[in-house]
Amino acid sequence: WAERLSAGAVLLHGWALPQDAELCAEVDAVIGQAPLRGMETPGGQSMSVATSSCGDWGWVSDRGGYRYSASDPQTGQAWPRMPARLLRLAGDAAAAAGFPGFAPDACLINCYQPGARMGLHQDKDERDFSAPIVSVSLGLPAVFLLGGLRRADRALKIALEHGDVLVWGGEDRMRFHGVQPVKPGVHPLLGARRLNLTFRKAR
Ligand code: MD5
Ligand code: FE
Repeated sequence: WAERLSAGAVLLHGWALPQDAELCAEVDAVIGQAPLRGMETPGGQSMSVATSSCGDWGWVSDRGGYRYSASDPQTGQAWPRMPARLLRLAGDAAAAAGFPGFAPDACLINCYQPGARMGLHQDKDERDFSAPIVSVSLGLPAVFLLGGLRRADRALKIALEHGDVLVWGGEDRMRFHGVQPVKPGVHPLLGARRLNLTFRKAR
């Protein structure tokens, strides 16, 4: 069912469940080509989340900053193509949330092992903030922190489960957000991991 969290944010509970095994297999194929890796923040901290990407652009971070790159710095190769099923899922979810015509050119794959977390931040490395962002949660559950437009704004805690899809657009696109440390567990499809796919229009 669709749960409206605010004007531009919609949580589509279980939206990806009918094709969860196929999605996991396609993500596995992508990370076979562009392996998950830890990244360093510009400040020199190592991130607890391991990442990879597919699509025209991949999000990367190192001591030089956060940016989108057309190739995987680890392999020197272009990122794997975005599988058609993933592209369709993101476009359909955005449309269901009121943002028709979403054509993402970047899919960031975040892998959380138990204990991994993501601190409060805004997504602002994209060129055009008018496109929504779609995120698909697979594997272990997590508590998502949905903040406001200022870092100090109180954050709402939202339980995200395997198959949930979240869409942020309009004014909600720039909210601060994060993920609390993932609790230990084993998911039948993905084992001791939470995978999050974040679809964006980078350029
Ligand atoms: C995650 N990833 O669960 C999240 C899902 C990231 C990231 O935050 O940057 O890799 S995307 C959550 C998101 C995106 C854009 C806006 C908002 C949330 N929001 O306004 O709350 O790994
Ligand atoms: Fe983010």
